[in-house]
Amino acid sequence: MKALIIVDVQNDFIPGGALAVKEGDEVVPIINELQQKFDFIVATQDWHPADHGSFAANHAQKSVGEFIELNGVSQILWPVHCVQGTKGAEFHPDLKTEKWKAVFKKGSNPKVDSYSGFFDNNRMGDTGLSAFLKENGIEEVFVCGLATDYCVKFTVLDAISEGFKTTLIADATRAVNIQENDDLKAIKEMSASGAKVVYADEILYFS
Ligand code: VGL
Ligand code: ZN
Repeated sequence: MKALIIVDVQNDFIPGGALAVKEGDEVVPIINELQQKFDFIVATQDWHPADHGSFAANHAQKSVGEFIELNGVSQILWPVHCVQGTKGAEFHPDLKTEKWKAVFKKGSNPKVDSYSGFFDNNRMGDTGLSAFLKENGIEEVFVCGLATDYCVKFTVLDAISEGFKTTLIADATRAVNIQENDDLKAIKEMSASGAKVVYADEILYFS
């Protein structure tokens, strides 16, 4: 059976949010349509404590975009975003959530970031997503959401390493693009790692 994984479609990643992804809002109607094609849907939610180590504000004399070492892992510093219980951490208000089987929160450990919906960045913490999918007979996953070059990419790469047949729905994602073309680089990397890359129309009209 197949599942749709909706990654981090939260207010802080939408234009006007704390870590705004350009055109991030444009994925919402596409993902809502895609949901009609899936019986098994899960979502991930970036869910940081206010003292999270990925926030530039929590490091003296550091700015957004600089790198530090966090728990032995190179960490780019972000603006404060998706703080637990805030409006910014909520899902986009237009995103349909009725069919979701579960939400997997990530990034709650202040000492390590967690881009992937499966594991944190030093692969210690496990959200339980892989076991949940397997327990429910899921063998194939389709990934969409925000952001192409961070949480979507690492979710796709972990899905592949967990043995799921994995498809990226490219136009149902948008990228942070710190460097121009980070989105294309990320898509190439996912494809080279074994992900199939499709456009939403292929799923909406040909499946
Ligand atoms: C994300 C940066 C920091 C994402 C989350 O959802 O792609 N990016 N936290
Ligand atoms: Zn985050």
